[in-house]
Amino acid sequence: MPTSDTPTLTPDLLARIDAYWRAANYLSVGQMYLADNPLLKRPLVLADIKRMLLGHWGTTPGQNFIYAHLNRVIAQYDLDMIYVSGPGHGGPAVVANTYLEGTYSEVYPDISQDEAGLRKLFLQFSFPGGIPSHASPETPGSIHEGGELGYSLSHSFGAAFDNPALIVACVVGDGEAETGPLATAWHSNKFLDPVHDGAVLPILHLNGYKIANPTILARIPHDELEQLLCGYGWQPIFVEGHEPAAMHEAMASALDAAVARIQAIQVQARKEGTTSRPRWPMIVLRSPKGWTGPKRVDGQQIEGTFRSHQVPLSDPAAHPEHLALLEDWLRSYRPQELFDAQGRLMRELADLAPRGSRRMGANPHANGGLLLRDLHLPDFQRFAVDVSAPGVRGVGDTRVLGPFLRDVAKLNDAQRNFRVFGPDETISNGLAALFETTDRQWQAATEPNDEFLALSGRVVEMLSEHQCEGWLEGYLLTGRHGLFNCYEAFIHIVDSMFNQHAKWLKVTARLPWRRPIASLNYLLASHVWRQDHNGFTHQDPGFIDHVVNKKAEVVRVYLPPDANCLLSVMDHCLRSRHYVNVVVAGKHPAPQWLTMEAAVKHCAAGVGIWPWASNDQGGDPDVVMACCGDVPTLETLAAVTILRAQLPELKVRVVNVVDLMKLQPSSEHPHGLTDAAFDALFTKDRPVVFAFHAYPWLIHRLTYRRTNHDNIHVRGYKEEGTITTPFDMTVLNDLDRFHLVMDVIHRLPQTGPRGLEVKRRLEAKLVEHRQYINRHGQDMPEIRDWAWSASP
Ligand SMILES: Cc1ncc(C[n+]2csc(CCOP(=O)(O)OP(=O)(O)O)c2C)c(N)n1
Repeated sequence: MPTSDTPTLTPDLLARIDAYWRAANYLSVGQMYLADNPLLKRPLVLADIKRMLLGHWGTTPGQNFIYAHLNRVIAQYDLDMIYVSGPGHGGPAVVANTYLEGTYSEVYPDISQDEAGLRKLFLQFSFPGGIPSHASPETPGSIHEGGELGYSLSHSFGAAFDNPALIVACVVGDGEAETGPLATAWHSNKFLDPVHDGAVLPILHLNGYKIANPTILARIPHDELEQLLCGYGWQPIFVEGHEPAAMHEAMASALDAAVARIQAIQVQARKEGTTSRPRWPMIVLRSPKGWTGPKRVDGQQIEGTFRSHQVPLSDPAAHPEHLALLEDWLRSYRPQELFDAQGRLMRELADLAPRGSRRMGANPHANGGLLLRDLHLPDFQRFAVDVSAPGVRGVGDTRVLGPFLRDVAKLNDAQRNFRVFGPDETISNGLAALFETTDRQWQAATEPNDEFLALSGRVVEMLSEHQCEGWLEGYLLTGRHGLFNCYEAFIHIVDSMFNQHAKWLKVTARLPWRRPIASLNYLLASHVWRQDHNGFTHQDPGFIDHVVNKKAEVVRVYLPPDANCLLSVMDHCLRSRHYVNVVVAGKHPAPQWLTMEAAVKHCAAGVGIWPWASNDQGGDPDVVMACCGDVPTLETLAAVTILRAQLPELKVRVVNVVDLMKLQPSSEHPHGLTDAAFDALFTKDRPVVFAFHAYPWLIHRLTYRRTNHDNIHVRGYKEEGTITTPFDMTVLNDLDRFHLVMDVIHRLPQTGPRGLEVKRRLEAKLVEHRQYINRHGQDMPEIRDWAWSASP
């Protein structure tokens, strides 16, 4: 605990901060328990108590303590600060404090600053039709719900990037600190540029317990914890104890030291040109869990134990003796000293809160859409691949996208609101062109052979998908734009983080005071069909199955078949708002199908017939060959050339899908085709052989209500893979051109004996393929050299 001869707080200020803390604690307990009698103007009776008692007390008094002290330093040093509640289950604390500072009533005038407002504030908490129990999107000042633990620090760093004046105060639960994402997030300090970025002030809340267990960090020796945090590059300041007056003074002096240190680091970097990696301060607050709550209940210790985690006192209807305990607890905060007879916070306490948008509940950074500025986007058509005829060989679709992203980075360099995050794969994913204009931001040491590392840069790479996701989310939530590029298989690591972000978007879309933010864009390159060199572990296209579980109004999935389509799709994604866009694209040289003009039209429609590949013009097709994804499109077109040559009388229609959500009924997804439009493409009764990028089941899931669903036969990844040739990957999963043609023959009895003969020859081809690759270690020349030709 820092000591100094002159106390940081005058006795009067200390007393007022203590009273403010008591007020927040009182409001927190009120939210958990009271349906009426909010000012305790009369003795508590059973009818004053809510019937369902919900909420988390244990973390709440500590967070109230932190918030009150942050208010002091904000006001004293005129800080631009937001509050991230890692243990977001301490929702009552954040709600109480935003109410005390006045922002809550400004956003929700019905929750007024008087007795009637207090009653509603209490009643609505964790109540049907009211507000959730966490630091939910409904809470002013929150960018982090904290329902799923682990992401507070990464969100905070994302918020601090490119916000040089901002300090993000981030409360980290000591339980939360055990999660993988949080444990590695301490390293974020190797990526924060003290010149152009703001600061993150972690406050490790060492209240000792989780739900039913002690926490690891609270049960290792003090010096081991200190070494751990120092080892992560932090300069920890310890505030430890339980006696309020001493703790107020210790916290105030710790915060003064932390703010001074942050400002000194920034001056050194910004004015004096210091370039060495700074040791940013952090605070370790060791205080009792459930501090100031009931000490013992039913003969058991509560305060300072895991038993204080949720509601320490049970429903007095079942435990009548708890009613008096609750009243004692509430009265211990001396509400009559805190609120006047009308229920307003006493003026001398209200004066402690910062003013206007300096209040953490009103800081615009925590409602990022307010600050969102459009990106300057180059004309994506300038980056087009020249497609003189369908099938010309490309260089790799993401390699065409690279220069477009490079120019996005360049054009927005001055307004510093676009970043690309990735776990060490930006080059591998074909986006190396970015490094023609920017670098990877990196504050740790560099060596002569390093590439593209700099103190400041638009690309941020750490081998932690969790950090990339969390940083990007924090960056977007505070009003900026970005992209996460990742191997397709490993994006699953953030399945759960995506869930939480999608939930946040869904809820905030319905809150009129929350402004829309930029979409979260995933570019999944290095996909399943071209991970032949890495093998089975790297082959998993299931992220999109997961994504489509979420609300249709939030999720979009694109599988551009070639580079021009990828450019068109990415331009659209970077302009869009409040979505999660998933774009799956290849990085290896592959045929190009559409001119830029055709690509723009095709992507705008999202799905369409490719007339140049079809021969059913003016009539009904015998079969629809549908494809979605770059490799399935290639195999489909190769299958069409075989059909044209071997069974020329067949009328084949080729339908390509870019926008996966087109397949869902229009009643289910805003992009969905009407049934009439779907039938016009896929027919009402003809076989559809559908070659799909990912797991086949997804297509059935999306189309099961369509007229022709019974005739849709999907080929996709069926969990067959290994290190093999690119074409063999498709063969192993029956997605190759030979299987597709055999499928058509199987579905069309009218192909008769000639069809059977073709089928036999293709079966022989598959044997030949296997023998060839086993002997030569590469695909047969006719596969490698295959090129689209419209005429057989
Ligand atoms: C990822 C995740 N796992 C489990 C839980 C369930 N859970 C809710 S609170 C909690 C304990 C949290 O302890 P800590 O972070 O120390 O918070 P505090 O003690 O301040 O309440 C757990 C395990 C969760 N919310 N998120």
